[in-house]
Amino acid sequence: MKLATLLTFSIALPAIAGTTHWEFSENTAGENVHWVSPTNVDPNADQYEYQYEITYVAVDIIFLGQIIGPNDVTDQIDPALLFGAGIENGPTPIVFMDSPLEADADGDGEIDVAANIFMQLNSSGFGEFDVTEVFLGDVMVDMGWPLGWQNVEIDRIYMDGYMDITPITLPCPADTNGDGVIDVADILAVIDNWGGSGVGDVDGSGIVDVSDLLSVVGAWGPCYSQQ
Ligand SMILES: [Ca+2]
Ligand SMILES: [Ca+2]
Ligand SMILES: [Ca+2]
Repeated sequence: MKLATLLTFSIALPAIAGTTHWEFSENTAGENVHWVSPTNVDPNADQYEYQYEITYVAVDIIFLGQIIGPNDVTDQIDPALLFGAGIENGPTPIVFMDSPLEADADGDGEIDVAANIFMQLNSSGFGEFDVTEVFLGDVMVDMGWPLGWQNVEIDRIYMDGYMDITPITLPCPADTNGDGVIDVADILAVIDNWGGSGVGDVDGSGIVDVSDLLSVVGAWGPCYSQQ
């Protein structure tokens, strides 16, 4: 079963512009990979719901000068490294993944292929998938009679996957704690973060100041989807 089928999200009251789906299919024989999505999303949304998955990892091996592959090794990788989902506050950039991906392609307990994966929604709202520090080692493969088990080089790694990004515009920016009402708690949140950014920056100007305080007062009461 795919992890994706286990996870669902429900979000109270947001205006959702729709989900943008990007797919990538990259491979490398050791050089760095830099993939950028063909389209972008609004880089200034309040929040971003995201889901990414590396759905397929495979390797080519070389034996007696012949390239054999691609051989699917997706099952040899910790699924937690291949999938992620959640909601992050805007604006961009938002880094989803920056970690090594390792595979024990022949299942002998030693890592044979590795790379660092960096995935983000960049400051312009484009998805990025970067592969660096590529390590291609050796694996033991049963080549059949009369060759038997042979130590062969990994020549190339393939990675397919996708990113789903949903920009979310919150209907009540003055509701700083998202409890559905604009009240003294929101005033206190503005005062707590006075001169800062992020929480309490109701108008999204980048700084928490008197105009945010006035916005909270002006929106006093229950949160309606008025904006
Ligand atoms: Ca191994
Ligand atoms: Ca509130
Ligand atoms: Ca402000």
